[in-house]
Amino acid sequence: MATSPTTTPLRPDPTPLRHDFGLEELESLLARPLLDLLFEAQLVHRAHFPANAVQLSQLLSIKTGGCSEDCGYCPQASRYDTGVEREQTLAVDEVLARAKAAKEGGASRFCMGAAWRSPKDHELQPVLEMVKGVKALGLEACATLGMLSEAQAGALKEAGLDYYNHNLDTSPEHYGEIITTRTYQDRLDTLSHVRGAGMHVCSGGIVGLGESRRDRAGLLQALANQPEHPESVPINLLVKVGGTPLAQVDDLDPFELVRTIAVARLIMPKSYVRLSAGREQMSDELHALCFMAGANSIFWGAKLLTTPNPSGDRDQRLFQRLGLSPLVPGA
Ligand code: SAM
Ligand code: DTB
Ligand code: SF4
Repeated sequence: MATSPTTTPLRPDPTPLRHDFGLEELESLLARPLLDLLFEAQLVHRAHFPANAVQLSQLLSIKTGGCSEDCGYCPQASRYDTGVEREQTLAVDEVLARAKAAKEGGASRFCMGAAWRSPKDHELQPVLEMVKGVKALGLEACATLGMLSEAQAGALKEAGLDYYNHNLDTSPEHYGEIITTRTYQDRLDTLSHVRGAGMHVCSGGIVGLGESRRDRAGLLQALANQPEHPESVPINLLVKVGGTPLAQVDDLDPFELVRTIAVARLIMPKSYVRLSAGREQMSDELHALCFMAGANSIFWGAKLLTTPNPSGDRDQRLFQRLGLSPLVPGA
């Protein structure tokens, strides 16, 4: 008699991904002794990624300033007097010249950001051309343009976009303290349109907004308990910009950033965890702790969207000091 095919995998995945984290569970993970967290996070990191390699994404603001939203951290909101002027959308050729330079400078992903609440369909057209051009250069393409409809997500996928960035920013409980012009659910809806269109999701948040540790647990819970983990999880440290409501918020203990990264690594083991905004002020030693905690991606290049980021020279020296090399996905 023929045997029926087995449904049990020969080598079951030793770390099935979870989507059912409890808030207390994550809060107590965040509170673990720091060295335990670093050790556990390194083990998980090394089980899924090369140990000493960091992925490099380069950002470009393709439409700066004049945004209608009230995100309390953001220098591009028109209602805050931050010195960032409203600009027109950059020309496609200029964006592609910047993408080419990013590739030559060592980046593997090019991320285009626009200060929109959500793009109007006529505003999306040139972005579709940019995406096609970035892909033709052999780069991964990412965009962050605000809220998307299902149809807009489909059009971006069709143009070849690999990743869409849309952050949850903070916990559902703290969210109303930071943003009132769009809801948490609006953000989750955009993420589900991105996922539905078949793109990779890049979604994370900001620490140092004056939130509690429980809020950081709530952000991590909201990220990991989605039907699929975001493939890329940016953890930004607030860049305090004069004129924004959060300009005077107290500094966060930097070890809280390290803890947040470590727990992101533990609960989303297969995702890239990006040490994102805020690196300009960080020492090489704090960078090293963040990599130890499982961060394996950074923004590369001397500017984020409107604020400074470490220069390529400084980051090259950092990589040399730490024995790191650029990670090229799929290479
Ligand atoms: N306008 C689009 C949106 O909000 O979705 C895309 C661009 S917006 C600048 C992308 C993300 O950058 C925000 O969600 C936030 O997480 C991050 N960000 C903005 N300003 C920041 C700051 N001052 N410090 C740290 N992160 C910041
Ligand atoms: C993300 O999580 N951080 C980036 C990117 N995604 C778009 C943006 C950081 C912006 C920092 C403030 C500025 O330069 O305007
Ligand atoms: Fe506008 Fe995005 Fe800044 Fe919010 S974060 S004010 S939506 S550019």
